[in-house]
Amino acid sequence: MTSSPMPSPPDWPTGQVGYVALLGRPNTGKSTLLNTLLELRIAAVSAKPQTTRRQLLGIYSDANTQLLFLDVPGVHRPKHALDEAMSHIIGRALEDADIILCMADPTRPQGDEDSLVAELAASAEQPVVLCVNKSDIASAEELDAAEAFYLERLGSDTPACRVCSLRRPALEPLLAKLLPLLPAGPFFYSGDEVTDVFERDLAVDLIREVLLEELREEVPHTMAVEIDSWKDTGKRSRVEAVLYVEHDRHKGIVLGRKGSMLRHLQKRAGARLSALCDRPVELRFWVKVAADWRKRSRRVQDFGYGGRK
Ligand SMILES: Nc1nc2c(ncn2[C@@H]2O[C@H](COP(=O)(O)OP(=O)(O)OP(=O)(O)O)[C@@H](O)[C@H]2O)c(=O)[nH]1
Ligand SMILES: [Mg+2]
Repeated sequence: MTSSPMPSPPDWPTGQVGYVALLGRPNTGKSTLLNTLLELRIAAVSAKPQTTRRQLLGIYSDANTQLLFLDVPGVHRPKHALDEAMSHIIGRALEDADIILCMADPTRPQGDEDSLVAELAASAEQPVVLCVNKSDIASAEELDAAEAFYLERLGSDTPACRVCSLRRPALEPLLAKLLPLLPAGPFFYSGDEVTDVFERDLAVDLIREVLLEELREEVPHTMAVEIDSWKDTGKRSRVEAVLYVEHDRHKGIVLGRKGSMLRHLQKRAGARLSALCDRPVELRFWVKVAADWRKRSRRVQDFGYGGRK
């Protein structure tokens, strides 16, 4: 299990404290659940699979409870070095967790990735809670089918609930299932912390979120983002970031006609960073080619995938 990052100060509360790994295939709503629980937009969310590429800790605290959620990439079969790094991140979160929150998306038929997810959860030593998400849009038959698929593999006595991750009150039954499974102990973080990740790392993920929304097909999946400089001056921040593409032909798509797409991306991502940082953020992008970076483990590590704890 993951231990406290440092000894807790004596005035921090003692109660139920533990790590919860969010396990599920891509696009099930893991990051959405985290944002809704924290009532803060720290995790990138998109309608496209494989939005999350690295681990993000989300800290949910009330008077006597601290739930440390580990949002990780969706489980999928690896095709290149980036996928391998993402699988490694999932494996590490499963080792660190006190509870595994297995999430299912009932709106798509259960397939190979669901079998992988169920296998990982079933072979874990820690308690598992099943959460069938998207109850607002799934039919009763779809909800029943997803729950039956997972319970058959996890064991019929696995605690299970159906939720809509877009609505905070709808998550209370889920919290009620998690709380009794948490170990007792002192808080690992102060009650007002929401993550241990630096603003500039959250910014990278939110810029990727905009790329996934605005660019079509494979292009955003082939991209990486690096913050080149971050200057806080007075009440504003000036941020320069490099957008890496894998091929020269993608550069033109990202730039757009006379740079129009790049300006649009800067504007959208700048607004999102301003909301994250709670001050105006002026954003400037540069586009560079990092040929086939997803296949090169060194490059994948350099871009921070696999490195963040
Ligand atoms: N209607 C509905 N949509 C949801 C719900 N939860 C998530 N979504 C949507 O599902 C899509 C995927 O959500 P994410 O939170 O990015 O999913 P994820 O599991 O983190 O995906 P990866 O990071 O790719 O593994 C987004 O379009 C969300 O808005 C829900 O309860 N109801
Ligand atoms: Mg995600």
